[in-house]
Amino acid sequence: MMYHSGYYYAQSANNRRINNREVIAALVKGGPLAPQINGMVTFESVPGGTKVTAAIYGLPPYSPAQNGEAQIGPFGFHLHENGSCEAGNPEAPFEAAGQHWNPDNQPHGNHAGDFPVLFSNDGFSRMCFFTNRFQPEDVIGKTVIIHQSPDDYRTQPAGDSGKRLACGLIDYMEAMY
Ligand SMILES: [Cu+2]
Repeated sequence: MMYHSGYYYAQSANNRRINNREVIAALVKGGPLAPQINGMVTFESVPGGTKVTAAIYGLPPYSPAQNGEAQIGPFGFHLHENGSCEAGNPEAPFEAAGQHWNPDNQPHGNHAGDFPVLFSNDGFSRMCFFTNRFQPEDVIGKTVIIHQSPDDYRTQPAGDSGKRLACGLIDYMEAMY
């Protein structure tokens, strides 16, 4: 299960890790609808649960719903159940990631994989939050997905958050420094 991706881990300034330690993280890459997106989401064990930290670049500009087009941003953000970031259909990418990770069979809005939306600042989003719904090890082999539209946290089963812009597979990753 464990492997060393060899990727440079850039988000070490605000945590306690030291050189060449492993972190549990996902490198996020944009798909056919937003190839410029890239970033990282890390999962750190903290007392009582997990600290999730996202640093995402290249998010598209905000646009209100207009002319039959969906609202763009703030961006729905979830854990999805399958460990695949295969892009698949370029019009509706990342279906292979499956539905929201929902190990305790809750309605949407209370899925273990329901995250706060990402707000863009000229394309950059930085967010950190706490969850007691899982430990970092529990989400290895799941995916993080960034959606085009905001999550309303009530429409079933996915919050009406629209198309999938970016995906990242969660795994052990080597922290270079
Ligand atoms: Cu999602």
